[in-house]
Amino acid sequence: MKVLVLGGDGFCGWPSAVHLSRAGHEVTIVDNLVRRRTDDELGVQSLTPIAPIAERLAAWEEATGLGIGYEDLDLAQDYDRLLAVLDGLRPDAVVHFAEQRSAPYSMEDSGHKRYTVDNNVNATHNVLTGLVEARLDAHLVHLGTTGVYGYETSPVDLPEGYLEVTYPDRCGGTVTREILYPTKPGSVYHLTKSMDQLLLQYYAENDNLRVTDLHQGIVWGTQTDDTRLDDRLVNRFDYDGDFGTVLNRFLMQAAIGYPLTVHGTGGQTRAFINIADSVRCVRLAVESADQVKGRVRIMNQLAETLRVEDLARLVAGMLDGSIDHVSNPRVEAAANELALRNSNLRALGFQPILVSEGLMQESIEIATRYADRCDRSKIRAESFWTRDRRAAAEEGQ
Ligand code: NAD
Ligand code: USQ
Repeated sequence: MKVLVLGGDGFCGWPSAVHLSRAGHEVTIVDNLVRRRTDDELGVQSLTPIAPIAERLAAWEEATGLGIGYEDLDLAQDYDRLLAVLDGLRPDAVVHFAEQRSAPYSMEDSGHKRYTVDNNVNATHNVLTGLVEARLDAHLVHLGTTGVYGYETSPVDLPEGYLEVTYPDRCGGTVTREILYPTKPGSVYHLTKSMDQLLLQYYAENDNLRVTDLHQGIVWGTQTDDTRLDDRLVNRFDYDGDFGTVLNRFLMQAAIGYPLTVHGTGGQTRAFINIADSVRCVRLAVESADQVKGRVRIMNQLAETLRVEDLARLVAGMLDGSIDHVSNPRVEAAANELALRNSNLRALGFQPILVSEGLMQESIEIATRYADRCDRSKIRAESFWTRDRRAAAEEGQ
């Protein structure tokens, strides 16, 4: 298949692009490299030294003999060029990773909130309307988040996107409908993913676009079988207070002897998936396009749910590290229970890798190897959801 990977230079996009290439697909990456510039803005860099995109692509060709195309364009701003790429390449599938994906970055200030909404909503909408204008029947695979369901304790295993609701009609009977599960975003970033859901639903209904939305949990780990082939293919490893996600942060913190930064009580339960599983799930989604007809296919992409405090204890225990319960910068429940179904991907053959010391060891080795690239002053999370959260943190210092 011809596959266009939007955001293919990023943490999930790069290993997915090379995985799809090795699986025999003809891959072209579209990325405006904004994520690399955001590192410059924040004064931080990936813990792993990531090669420039041209070098990455050359190294991939050297290692495997497989070529990957590349287009540098801003999906949110440069609609005409996007249309030309869609029209010229006529892909069978488009995988869309290209959004601003950090919740803390999206909450920094009004400028970052506005950028996140502009970038994410425009990029998704431009891709959808571009597919229609180019008269393409390509299958769109969008990366969404389990965060759209919210993190209230719920007595049910969360369904895959849809809920059947029954309510009284005007004649004393009942009406039953399937609706998108009520969304409850926890940040402006998560809010854009909730808005994406409506955009996808509208274009699937109005224009018969074939769409899969992957509601993915927190991705942890760094390398995959493909990115291990050469040092120049190494995946990025974010550890800073904005882009570092919780388990990768804990692994890096433990490796350099920094107390693990648990927010509040650590009672927050979240969904997790290893990067190697994430890329396999994306391929399963791409290769099962024939299942997608009519409504958007939503698949929960996670291996397991885990409590932040339990993860911290597990990682600290491995390296004799300590835990620091810091004032929570976010507005979120102090504790929640969470369970989600993932039957759709399991039916396609997904066999989840669970958090294990063996796999975590690899991230610890990477963190130890590149420890000298870590700027300890960038570890603290300094994006506060509200003024009250900032004041509470300052009071506690
Ligand atoms: P990332 O920031 O590492 O990668 C995103 C890529 O998209 C970057 O290379 C960036 O340069 C590019 N991009 C952003 N806006 C663009 C635009 N307007 N035009 C062209 N390129 C643009 O993020 P990631 O961790 O790889 O996440 C990829 C997707 O997966 C995101 O949509 C994110 O919401 C979703 N997701 C990520 C995680 C996670 O834990 N990392 C979990 C669930 C869902
Ligand atoms: N947390 C800590 N300590 C830290 C960092 C985070 O306790 O040092 C806590 C947070 O308060 C939160 C949880 O860990 O309760 C998860 O935070 P995170 O930064 O790992 O994840 P999140 O902000 O939710 O975002 C990440 C990705 C995002 C993706 C989302 C999936 O950046 O792109 O959509 O995970 S989900 O969590 O399912 O919404």
